Amino acid sequence: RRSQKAPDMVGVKHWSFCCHQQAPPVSGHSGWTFRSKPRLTDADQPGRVNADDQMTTNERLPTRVQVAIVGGGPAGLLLARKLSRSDIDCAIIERHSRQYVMSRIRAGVLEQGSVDQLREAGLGARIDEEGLVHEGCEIADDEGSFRLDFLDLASKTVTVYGQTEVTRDLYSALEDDGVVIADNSGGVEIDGIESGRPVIAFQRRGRDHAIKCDFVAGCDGFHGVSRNCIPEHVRTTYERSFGFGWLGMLSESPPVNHELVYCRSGRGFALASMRSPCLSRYYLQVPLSDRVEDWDDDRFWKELALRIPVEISHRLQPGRTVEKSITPIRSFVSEPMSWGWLFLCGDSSHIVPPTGAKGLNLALSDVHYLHAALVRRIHGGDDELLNGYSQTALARVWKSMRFSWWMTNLLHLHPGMEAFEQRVQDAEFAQLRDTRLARQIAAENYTGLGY
Ligand code: FAS
Ligand code: PHB
Repeated sequence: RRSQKAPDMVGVKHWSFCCHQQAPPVSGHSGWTFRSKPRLTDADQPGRVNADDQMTTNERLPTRVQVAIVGGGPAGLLLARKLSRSDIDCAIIERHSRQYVMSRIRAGVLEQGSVDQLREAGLGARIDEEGLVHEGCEIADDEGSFRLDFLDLASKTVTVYGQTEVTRDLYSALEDDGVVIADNSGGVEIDGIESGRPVIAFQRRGRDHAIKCDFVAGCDGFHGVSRNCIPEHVRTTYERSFGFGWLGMLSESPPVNHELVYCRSGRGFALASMRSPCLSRYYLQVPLSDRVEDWDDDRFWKELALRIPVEISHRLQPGRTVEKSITPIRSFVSEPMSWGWLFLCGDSSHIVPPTGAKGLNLALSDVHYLHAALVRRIHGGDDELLNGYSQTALARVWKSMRFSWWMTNLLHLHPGMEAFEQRVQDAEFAQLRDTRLARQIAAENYTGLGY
């Protein structure tokens, strides 16, 4: 059954220039640069001097702030930016160097709410200039593909703008704000979150430091320390491992399609995404036992061509590999998201499968809720939003968790899946393809539920 091609698939734009050429003005794009991922060097080790370190000397470190933020990823950086613009004194304590944080290749798709937040934080210029607004995506299986039309089904769009660029913009904005980012800080310890007198202790450039604060934002990701500051008997964790990973590759090559293509192939899931008109991002479902070394470029491109629709695979243009890594696909939630004067944001509290492009967006919606609560408490004096932060944030976390779980279940080959589940998955896929209501629910979730 050959599904109807989206009308605009017929006239799809082909970006035929090479990456080193100045990109032609594709919807105002000014041209692109890309960075190969620097290796973690000695200088990146916590407490070591790093070229990027000049921005924050130890002498500038405060001994007291209103909000101490542990972790300088997108959650911590955006929270600092919003607090700074709300006249709330804050500082970030980050384990790695700025260079290392920005070298991480991660998310690529921003929900409308995330773009709105970044724009409100004064970071809309480069997103408007370099972000790629997408009004839909393709969803394919071995019988054909159909288009999920976000604009028609949900009256919303998403923007393709890499997490690397989001963090680059935020670091630059925080430099302008004069917000202290103590990067290369090791041995972070968070104390006093129940006494109301929190202190963050850490080492940096061979010296011990302590920052007293009124509130602590735990934005230190899944492997951070803040989540475990909540007493174990208080915490409930929910986990689901899907038993496979995503092998991701960033390639200096024009994207195979002008919109994302999610592929439910009998050989395993594949995703064709992008970062710019000359930078492609691809993913293949692989067994958890696979290592990056098992996949040379030639094998990757050949397998990708077998999993994406035959009508577009001929457009694949292999390019230089900028980055290649494997991420295990799992779901994780730790409740509550606050305890005493500690409030968790982002991956420190939850991990979603990247299938629904929710991880980064959830981190940013947590920041929206926590920022509003801190402003109300610090400038307005009442704790209502702070007391309700965990419950409010978790309500949206679980809706995104459900959608990411549903989309992951729908599009992947599951180890040990029996014939009955396979047929149910076929029927679920057919319902999405053939039923407007099912596509509306999918589009509503993919483009981002309201805050
Ligand atoms: P982050 O993990 O980004 O940032 C936490 C920061 O805290 C880091 O800079 C870390 O160095 C620092 N830190 C950790 N421990 C510390 C300590 N003890 N002291 C001080 N600092 C400490 N999401 C998507 O939507 N789409 C994707 O395709 C996608 N791909 C991903 C691929 C990979 C390999 C990974 C790991 C994640 C991916 N994600 C994706 C999810 C990702 O984008 C996260 O949701 C996002 O980075 C969350 O941001 P933060 O909560 O700020 O956490
Ligand atoms: C990406 O471009 O990295 C990306 C896009 C959509 C996803 C996951 C990752 O669902």
